[in-house]
Amino acid sequence: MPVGRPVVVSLVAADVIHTFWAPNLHGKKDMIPGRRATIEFRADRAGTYRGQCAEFCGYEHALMAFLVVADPPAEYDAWAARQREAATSPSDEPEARGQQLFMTAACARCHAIAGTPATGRLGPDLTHLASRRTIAAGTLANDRDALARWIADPRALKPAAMMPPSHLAPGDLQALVTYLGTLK
Ligand code: HEC
Ligand SMILES: [Cu+2]
Repeated sequence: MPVGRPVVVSLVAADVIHTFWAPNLHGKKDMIPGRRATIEFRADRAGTYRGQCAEFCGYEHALMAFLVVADPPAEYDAWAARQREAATSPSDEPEARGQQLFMTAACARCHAIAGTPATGRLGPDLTHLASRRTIAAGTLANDRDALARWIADPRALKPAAMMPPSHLAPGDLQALVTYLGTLK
């Protein structure tokens, strides 16, 4: 978000009641399935603010965090413009192989990558995955090692995750991680 400008966040819950809360920025806002809620707030100082679901919502409640990054408006505008662009195309053989694996393994059924045939909606949009600091709702750092562990067996890290384990040969897993790393 841009520093000094109010932002409005639109909130929906797919399954159970969650509560959106970044304690240093705003009060708690309940998210009730079937109802769209909005919350307006402003950051007066640049920085990274941690948020956390504040309503017990199931097994993964403690693993449901997010970061709000407040940047000076010009930096924010540049970031927002990049986020609206489609994904970059693979530029070498390993990246192309990773992309092909993504499209042919189950990944593309649950995840979208803008500018590719992947349009799944059950999981997070991955068009700009590599620009995020964390994955799996603040649970893991966004680096090669964590991505590989997550893709191989998400439920070893988050037992109730809705993403199934994948059975990929080690070389294929590495190609996939290489491709995901290009999604800046
Ligand atoms: C059945 C649907 C499903 C399939 C198939 C699936 N995923 Fe996921 N994926 C999810 C869901 C749901 C999440 C969010 C999990 C969470 O945070 O608890 C997720 C999270 C992720 C994340 C972390 C994204 C973030 O921003 O937190 C990555 C990376 C990812 N999946 C990659 C893959 C890859 C690569 C494949 C194929 C090998 C794949 N997924 C297959 C549903 C799926
Ligand atoms: Cu929750």
